[in-house]
Amino acid sequence: MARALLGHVGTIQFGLLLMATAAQSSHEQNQNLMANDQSKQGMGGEPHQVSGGDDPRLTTNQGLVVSDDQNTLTVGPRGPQALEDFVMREKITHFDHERIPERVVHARGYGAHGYFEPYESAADLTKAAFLQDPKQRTPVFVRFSTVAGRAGSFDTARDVRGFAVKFYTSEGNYDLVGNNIPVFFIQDAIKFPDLIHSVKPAPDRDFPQAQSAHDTFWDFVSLSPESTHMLMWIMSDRAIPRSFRMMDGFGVHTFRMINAKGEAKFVKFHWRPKLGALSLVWDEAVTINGADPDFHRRDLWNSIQAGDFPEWDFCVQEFTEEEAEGFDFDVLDPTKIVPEEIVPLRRLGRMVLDRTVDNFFAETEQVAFCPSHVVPGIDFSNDPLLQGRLFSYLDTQLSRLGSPNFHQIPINQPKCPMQNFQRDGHMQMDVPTGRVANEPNSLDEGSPREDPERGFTSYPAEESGQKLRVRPESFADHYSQARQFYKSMTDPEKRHIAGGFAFELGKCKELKVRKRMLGRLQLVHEELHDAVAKKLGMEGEAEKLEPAAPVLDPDPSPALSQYAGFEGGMQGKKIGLLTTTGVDSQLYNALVEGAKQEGAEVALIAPKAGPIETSRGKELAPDDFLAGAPSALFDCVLVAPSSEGAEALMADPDAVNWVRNAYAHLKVIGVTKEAAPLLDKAQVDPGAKGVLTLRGADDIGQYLKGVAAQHRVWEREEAMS
Ligand code: HDE
Repeated sequence: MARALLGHVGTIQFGLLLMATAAQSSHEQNQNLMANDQSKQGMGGEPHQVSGGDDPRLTTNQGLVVSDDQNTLTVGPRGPQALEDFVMREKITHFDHERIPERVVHARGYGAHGYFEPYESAADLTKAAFLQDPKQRTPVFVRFSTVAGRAGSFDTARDVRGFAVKFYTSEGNYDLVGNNIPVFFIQDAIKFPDLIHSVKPAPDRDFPQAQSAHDTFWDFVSLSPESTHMLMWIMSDRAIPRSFRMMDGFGVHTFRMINAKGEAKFVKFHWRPKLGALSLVWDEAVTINGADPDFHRRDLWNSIQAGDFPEWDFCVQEFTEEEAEGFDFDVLDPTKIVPEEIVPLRRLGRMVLDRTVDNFFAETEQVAFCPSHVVPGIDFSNDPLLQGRLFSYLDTQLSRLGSPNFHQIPINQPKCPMQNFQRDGHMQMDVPTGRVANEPNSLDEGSPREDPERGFTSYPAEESGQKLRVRPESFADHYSQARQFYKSMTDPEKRHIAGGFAFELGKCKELKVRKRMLGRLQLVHEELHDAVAKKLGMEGEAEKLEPAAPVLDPDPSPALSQYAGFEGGMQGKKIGLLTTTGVDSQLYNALVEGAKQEGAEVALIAPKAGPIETSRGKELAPDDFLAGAPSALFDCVLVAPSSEGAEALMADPDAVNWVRNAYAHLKVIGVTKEAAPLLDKAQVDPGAKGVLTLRGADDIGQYLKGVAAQHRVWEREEAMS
């Protein structure tokens, strides 16, 4: 009895204490909410109040104040639990249903808010309101994603990246749901489930995860020659971007733009990042997947939080239907690009991402993109892949978000008037008034009406023909543009493509699939085939394949290379500084200042997690510690310890690997004279390209220049291969 009583008293006191804590935390929550509300211009509608205004008390979902959120209702302190405990049941039931089905593809993604503004009016091309006035900013929400992996997979998988933009325009939401690669694997939507099943983990064993390096994928694509062009891109550096901020984006399909006179042109959409389209090297990507699976989302979050806002130019290639007929490929075929040498880019405006989300689930997970969300002035083409997508996205939201009312979720709400007679359904949030829910009607004069003038009208393209299930003959050339892509690459890019194919096909254990794929590569380019066959030890084993259409030999298109036109620069780069207590404060300050001026960032890495001191006794808090932050996480590195610190680093295998890997990953390496012996220990030639010994703070400028000159030290790779 005494024990039970004690326990009871204890519970009451504990309960009171916790009530105070709960009160405190929900008060803070209120304050956050109020602060957030002020910055809410970007969100659709009013955010749902998760608080009672000035009343800080914790309640159930019905508004009942909770007295104890720590203990379940029991019969006696050590007795059975009472089924009547509705507080506990409500809480657990809600928790049990917290997850919704993840996206069937593009499950892992990360989003941010921002705005779009045109550089000038594009009225000659389109009547879309958001492209008319350079003074008019349109709010946007962007979600970047990988395709194959689950929501909990890692960021730097070799994969296409989704690049989906929702423009909240004054004429309704416009979704440009693109990728960071301008072509696709298949030409017809009916093949999409097979493509995705082939790349996802095998249904019996449920692995491999977030990988295309396995039998089912390569079996499918080697049997689908239309995939060949896309394979070139996906085996290239494009599939391992350095950052979301450093990725191109493409609408992929040919769309139409229509001006106020009703004149239409075909367009291809492009996003061009201000920082350039840059990538990781493969081994870096592999290391980062383990060291920081959130590498890309962390980078986006940190840069926006730091006020270093990612930015892209929005461009189109515009051409008439007659011009398109003169191209030696079909613009309705999504496995083809329109080379920029034939149709140059026109810059329409810029997009800036300047606000992270307040809640990942409410915004990034619940955002619903649909290519069918268009505005007057933008329309579709007959690309069969696009036409299939126009069905799929609305449909998938119904199972993913569970209701046709997904447009009422704040992130999906348009920011212009929205009214119609659609009613009811799961999770109806609106309370439509009045007795009329039909149209036409004469009972409610104020109810919404059609507007033939301002409303969306489809472009009146002439269509006729027989109903058929055939692939157009003009879609039959699967190799010419793949060859053009390969020919347009710099030598390092060519090496990476061959390396990508060899890695993936090496993981593909079915010999007949490898041979078939080698046959396809032979049709793309002998040199590529030879390099891959050599790496696989399968020279002379390619299956002999006949192309369905003659393979052309187009001139290289330099615009396709990421590095041919790269002008260098430090912006957005991350410098890993490995240092110890006693770091030369002058050198440290020069580095931080110099990097800042160039728009770069320094990450301070110390042997241990605790603070270090500079030579002038200033305390510095490391961003990370050596064993937790491999050099793969940085674009370039600098090792600048004190003399004693250098001795400790020499004896630390993590430090030796740090430098050795930085070298292998083609980074510019700087060492102070104290750290120079570490090079020797890491078997790095101090005279090698991109390796610099600094005499002191005065050499920081030279080091930064070396880093800015090129993204990675490609010559070193050539020497190593
Ligand atoms: Fe998608 N795709 N897709 N896709 N796609 C989805 O929609 C689909 C294709 C793309 O961040 C799904 O809401 C079909 C091409 C992005 O929320 C689904 C076909 C391109 C995203 C779907 C394609 C894309 C998706 C899954 C062949 C580049 C993520 C969840 C006809 C132009 C959007 C969802 C986000 C997502 C279907 C091919 C881009 C199932 C049937 C080509 C960026 O509806």
